[in-house]
Amino acid sequence: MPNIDELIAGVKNNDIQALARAISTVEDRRPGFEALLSGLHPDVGSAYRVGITGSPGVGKSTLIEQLVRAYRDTGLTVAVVAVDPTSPFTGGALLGDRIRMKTLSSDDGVFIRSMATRGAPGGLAMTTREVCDVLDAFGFERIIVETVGVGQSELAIAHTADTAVLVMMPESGDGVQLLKAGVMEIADAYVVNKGDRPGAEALMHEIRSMLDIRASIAADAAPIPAWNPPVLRTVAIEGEGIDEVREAIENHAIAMRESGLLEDRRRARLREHTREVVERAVVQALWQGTGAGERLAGGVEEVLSGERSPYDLANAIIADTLETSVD
Ligand SMILES: Nc1nc2c(ncn2[C@@H]2O[C@H](COP(=O)(O)OP(=O)(O)OP(=O)(O)O)[C@@H](O)[C@H]2O)c(=O)[nH]1
Ligand SMILES: [Mg+2]
Repeated sequence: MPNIDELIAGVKNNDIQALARAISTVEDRRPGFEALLSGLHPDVGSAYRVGITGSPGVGKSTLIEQLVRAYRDTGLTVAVVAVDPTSPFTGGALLGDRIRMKTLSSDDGVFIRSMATRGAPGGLAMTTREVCDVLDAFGFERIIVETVGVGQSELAIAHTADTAVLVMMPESGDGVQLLKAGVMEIADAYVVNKGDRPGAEALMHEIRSMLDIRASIAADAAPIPAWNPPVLRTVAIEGEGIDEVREAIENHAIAMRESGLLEDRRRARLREHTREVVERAVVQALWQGTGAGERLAGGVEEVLSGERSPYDLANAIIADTLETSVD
């Protein structure tokens, strides 16, 4: 895999084209992508990762564009990964995001990449994490991941960040919904965007009450004792309140580092990641060149005719394959 070595060298040498190709290699699971990630791994770990999540249309992309500017003003380099669900009703936003973000794309200190949510949702969190690793190895100081929605798979992606920010907007019924979804548990900072609309104060109040209730129920379960998740108001289209969001993220980063929680989170993430790599490899090894596929094709007839159950067949396939691979 000579081109993989070239890619690794290119990414380490700040070659932007190598970066783009490395990301595609990882995103598309092309041959050698694991060797690529392995080669980059020594350089991974200095970027701080921020997950920005929220329901469709709350203004995440607008906020992120402003946040990128705020970070650039402080001299930090920023990469953005927008995880776009290719659903029909947000499908149009991707192009809009790209055009708006384009105003930033002449800046070498900024890199913006959209990822389509093809493939299994479980795998998406992993792929996103690996794309972030490539950006980290390249040397970006902040990595912002935008995910739409507040379902379990989006939360899985948000969990790969060091700081998770939840964006909401007034008049969307978000508050109650999110409480039900248990989302209030995950965010390190809350942003009420579209603060120019009526109801912003009320929503902020609602979020604060929920946080108070949570804090009183689980006083010792608080991840960082000294950290009270801030609730901030922004008008992203006007650039209002953005620097406060940046400061909240940076303060959280400091609190995470000083409490040792950053290391804990990263350790847990590495453990989880390695486990996923093992699982991926085991599944591949099970089906490739072991005859398990043939056994499945043959055995399914017996299931169809009622001679055995799918579970019985599955157990037989697993047992046979494990035996073969141990030999
Ligand atoms: N009134 C108002 N509109 C805003 C504000 N911020 C963003 N918008 C508008 O809200 C719409 C959605 O903004 P986006 O930034 O695309 O929202 P998003 O959350 O990234 O959307 P998806 O990626 O599709 O989930 C756009 O028309 C924005 O111009 C704000 O602070 N006030
Ligand atoms: Mg968006």
